[in-house]
Amino acid sequence: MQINDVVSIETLDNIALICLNNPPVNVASQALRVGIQKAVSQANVDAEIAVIAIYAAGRTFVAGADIKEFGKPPLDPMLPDLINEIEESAKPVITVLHGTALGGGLEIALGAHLRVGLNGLKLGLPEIHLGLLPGAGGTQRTPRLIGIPAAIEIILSGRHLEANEALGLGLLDRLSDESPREAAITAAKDVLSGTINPRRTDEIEVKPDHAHLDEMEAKLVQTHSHLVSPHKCVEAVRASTLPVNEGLKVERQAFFESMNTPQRAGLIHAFFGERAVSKVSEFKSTPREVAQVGVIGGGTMGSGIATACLLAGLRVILVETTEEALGRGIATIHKNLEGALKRGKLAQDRFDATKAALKGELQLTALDNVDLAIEAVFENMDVKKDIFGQLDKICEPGVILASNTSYLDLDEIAATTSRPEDVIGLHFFSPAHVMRLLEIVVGAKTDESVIATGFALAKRLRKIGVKSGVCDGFIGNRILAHYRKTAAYLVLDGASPQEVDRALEEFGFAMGPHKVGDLAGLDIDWMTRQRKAATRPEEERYSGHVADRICENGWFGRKSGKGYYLYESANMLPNPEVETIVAEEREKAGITPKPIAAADIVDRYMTAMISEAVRTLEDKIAARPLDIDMVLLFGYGFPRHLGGPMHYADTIGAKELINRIKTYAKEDSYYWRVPGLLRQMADDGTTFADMNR
Ligand code: 3H9
Repeated sequence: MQINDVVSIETLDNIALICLNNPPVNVASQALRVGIQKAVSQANVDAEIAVIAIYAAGRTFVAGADIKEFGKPPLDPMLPDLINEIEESAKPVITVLHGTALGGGLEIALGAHLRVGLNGLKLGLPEIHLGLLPGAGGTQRTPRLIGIPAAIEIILSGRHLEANEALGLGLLDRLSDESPREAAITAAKDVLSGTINPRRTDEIEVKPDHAHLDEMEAKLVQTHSHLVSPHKCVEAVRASTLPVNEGLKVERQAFFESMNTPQRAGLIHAFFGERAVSKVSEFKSTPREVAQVGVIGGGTMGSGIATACLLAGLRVILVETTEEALGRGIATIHKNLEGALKRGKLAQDRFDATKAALKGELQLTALDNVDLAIEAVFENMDVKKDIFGQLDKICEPGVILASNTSYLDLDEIAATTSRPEDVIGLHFFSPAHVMRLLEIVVGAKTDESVIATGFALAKRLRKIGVKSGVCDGFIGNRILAHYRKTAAYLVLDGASPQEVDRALEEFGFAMGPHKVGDLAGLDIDWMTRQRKAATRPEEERYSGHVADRICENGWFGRKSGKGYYLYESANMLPNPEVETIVAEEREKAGITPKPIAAADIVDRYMTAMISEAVRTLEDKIAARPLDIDMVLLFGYGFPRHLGGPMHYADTIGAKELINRIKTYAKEDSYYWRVPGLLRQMADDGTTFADMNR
């Protein structure tokens, strides 16, 4: 019998079988909550029923509370109240979990009296990734079942546990390889026969372990001082030693406090953005088949791309020009695969076959049978044109020819072929087998099916594919090139590189721009500045004075032991000689250095980033603000809890951004210009979020 659209109940002898069917992932929406509440209470008043079993149809048990409801007025019944009702049910309630039982989904199971896990089940409390804590009893019932140390580890990591581990810990009572409905019937019969004993979780006592929680909190102060919810998790778990009703109250309060933070909004924007970014119109077009990929160039980038393709089960032919370079490329790929094996990203039984799926060749003609060729040679237009000209002749029509260029004009490259419709940019980020961003660069003539293939490839490689138009640097590097100048101007005007780094790290970036520069290699930007010297507009204030001097000394950052910082010892100390260089360059430019407050550093840096991001929207290089957000989040270390620069910009507002730009423009009216779109937004009150809809 159907209770409502998403919940049904069936009676089998003395068993009530409640089936949840809320595709795609059975979220605990209001309808699901209402359905469960009605079904459980109906089973409780039915004198025939002795035991109740809840299972789910479709690919998964409940994947959590409905995130779309967050930030809106609460809808009854609230999940914590429903779970309390389940726990208080006079008749034992069994839950059968398959697919994923996450967050509120697992919390429903924790409130039930018995938990059965099916093969392949993954379970966990990932709320921390959304800026929250388990808010439907998870912080109180998990410690009751598995103790405080294991519970806090699961809650703070938000990781997915395999069913076996959960059984070992005591989160599950048994495993089954039956179907969800069959497993529910078997468990219910076992309860009826007394083979297994259901029990209430709230009746279990928690062994206090305040010392462990103190240790966790002390660590969080070091590593996550800018985030709210991790601290709230500790606070709520600490309350699990109180009587359950009091503990649940503490959890509820902590949950609402986390819910009301901008961090929660930023993290949820990132969650949905990650899923929305691939929803582009071309996605409806059928992607082309890709089973074998040719990678041209075995340097860091090429070998990383080859590794990513191999890890996704694709066959790869790596082409280099000399035996030596080919050997180096193959050795790097083997090392990458061994690393993936160690990190558990590649199963031992797949290791040999994955290695064997790689072939090395010295001639481009070896790519006559691939489905996709990805060029990853160094950034030189003539070399790239030559390769594409050759590929055009070697590869069958319909084979996709991709360039990994990070800024060159894709249309110019495509024009050297007889089939620009088959040409696309696939801009990976280094290390390509680790970094999740893939910019899918669409040329003027790229065919829709080729774009769809780019997105399908991104999904297969477990990357976040973002569509970009053609311009110098595409979405990410174009915005980066602009805001990085701010960091240089700040140093020329009075801040030290360390002050700039510290301010931005305290704001949430994992590394400040000077540390990032040292890590990436300062020589790369040096070459770019030289390449662009002839075309640099006269009005532009030069930003490379200090960086040029550093590079002239042969200090290219981490790889040469020196850059803005010293890497000779384990401690990363500021390079004292940079201080001298900065002082000399300020003097040469006639600048009297002034102290710059951390807040001013952050405001200027972020305003520069947002301004250029807005221009990429105006120029239609990025289709939507969320595309920019995902590029910066997944490729440039933008703090996830701020949701991306466009989401963050909405928290500042167009009017305030314009005020800031106008103030800064008094010092440099060329660099600081108000984008027209921002003016329009200030006039009509639109936000970037509106443009995503
Ligand atoms: C929570 O539970 C709080 C409680 O403690 C307290 C409450 C009081 N809500 O990812 P997919 C959508 S917080 C709404 O592509 P997969 C998703 O947007 C929650 N929608 O599939 C997508 O929509 P669309 C704790 C959700 O197979 C579609 O479902 N739980 C939710 O790659 C398919 O999703 C979590 O944090 C949701 N909770 O991965 C788990 N979940 O088709 C979050 C998914 O329109 N979810 N959607 O793009 C996941 O991690 C993954 O979705 C999952 C499946 C692993 C389940």
